[in-house]
Amino acid sequence: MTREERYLFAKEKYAALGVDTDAVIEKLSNIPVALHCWQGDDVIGFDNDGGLTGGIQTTGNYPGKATNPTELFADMEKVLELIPGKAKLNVHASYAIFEEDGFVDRDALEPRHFKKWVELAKKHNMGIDFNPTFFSHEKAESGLTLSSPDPEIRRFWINHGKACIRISEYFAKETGIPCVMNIWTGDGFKDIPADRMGPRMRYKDSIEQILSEPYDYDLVKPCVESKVFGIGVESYTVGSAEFTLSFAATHEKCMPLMDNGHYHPTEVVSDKIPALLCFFPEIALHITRPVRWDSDHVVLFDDETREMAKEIVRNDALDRVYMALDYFDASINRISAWATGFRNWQKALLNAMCMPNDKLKKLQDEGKLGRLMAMQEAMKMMPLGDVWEEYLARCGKVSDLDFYDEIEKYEKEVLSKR
Ligand code: RNT
Ligand code: ZN
Repeated sequence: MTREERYLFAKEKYAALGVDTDAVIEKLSNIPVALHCWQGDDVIGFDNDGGLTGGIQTTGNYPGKATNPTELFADMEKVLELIPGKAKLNVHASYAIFEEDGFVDRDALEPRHFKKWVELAKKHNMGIDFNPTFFSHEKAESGLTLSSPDPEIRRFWINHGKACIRISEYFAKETGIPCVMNIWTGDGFKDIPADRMGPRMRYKDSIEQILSEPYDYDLVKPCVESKVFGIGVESYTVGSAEFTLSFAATHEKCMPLMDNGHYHPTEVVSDKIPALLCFFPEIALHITRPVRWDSDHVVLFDDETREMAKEIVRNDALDRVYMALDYFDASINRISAWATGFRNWQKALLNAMCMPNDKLKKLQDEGKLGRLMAMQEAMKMMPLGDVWEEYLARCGKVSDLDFYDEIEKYEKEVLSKR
């Protein structure tokens, strides 16, 4: 059977359940997912020569890492060639590009330092999401930034946050697509603190000051990301789940962001998504794969990834959830890490969109739980792979089996020469 014939066969099987796969393919190709620039250089950035701090870590030393804007852009463009669907750029402030006029510190960043990112986005018709960088900097050495007891340090980071709001607005205006601006800090303590509330009150005040910078919420969508712990910050995290969720709930024009690596091991973000959707008009997600801890492994097409996508799709929330990838693996080819994770999140969305969600909900409401289980299990054996192949073909993208050949070619021709 040819690919086309296999698709027609699959399409009929799904149609019998009331799923229109042609419509699904068309819709999926237009759903934006943010592609994180930091997978390409192990979260180093262009504005510092120190190492990565803030309680996050990359492991591995695979050759060919991008070390400047030209290389990072080339690698991201290679990834864009390999992924189906609609990407959005996700840029950290530490990826500012300083040209002839030289370096400025993070509190003085301006839109012009991100002009090249805008050019890249426009070239590929993409929007840009943005992140102030509250780590890998001398003023983050104490482990506290926005929650620091030192007013000078706090002032510096507040000004950084405000500068990032202005840059986010510039991105939105230039690309015509709203910019999600995520505030995450690794602030916290390795060992038992004597004061848990003081840092949180200062953190609250600092974020309020950042958000006092005027912005149009149709253009700039600030969010706050929580975390349970980081490396070297095991005992106490200022921006805990309760803190950030309460902050977002009590502040207009601010969303909560959940990273599925940032909770206790048996908690699942798939269950938290519908809980937040009951209260927040919009939420944001960082999609990653934690293995035993917030290890930021490449996203796979695994159970929890599928479950998160299902919750977004079956609650009709594709336009209420801002989705961004957030992982960093330096132990394998970085282009493949990027592209594999992006393709897997696309697969998870496709899987969710090919489910007879209304029928399944009805079985639940009618109390037919045995039949529901049987049906959910039956869905796992449906020919999703043939719909995926068709989706890739319609997007003009290489199939899963041939995908790594492209990576190897790029590695041979480009990465190995670095
Ligand atoms: C860290 C957070 C945060 C970072 C990026 C680089 O644990 O997940 O989102 O990964 O800002
Ligand atoms: Zn994250």
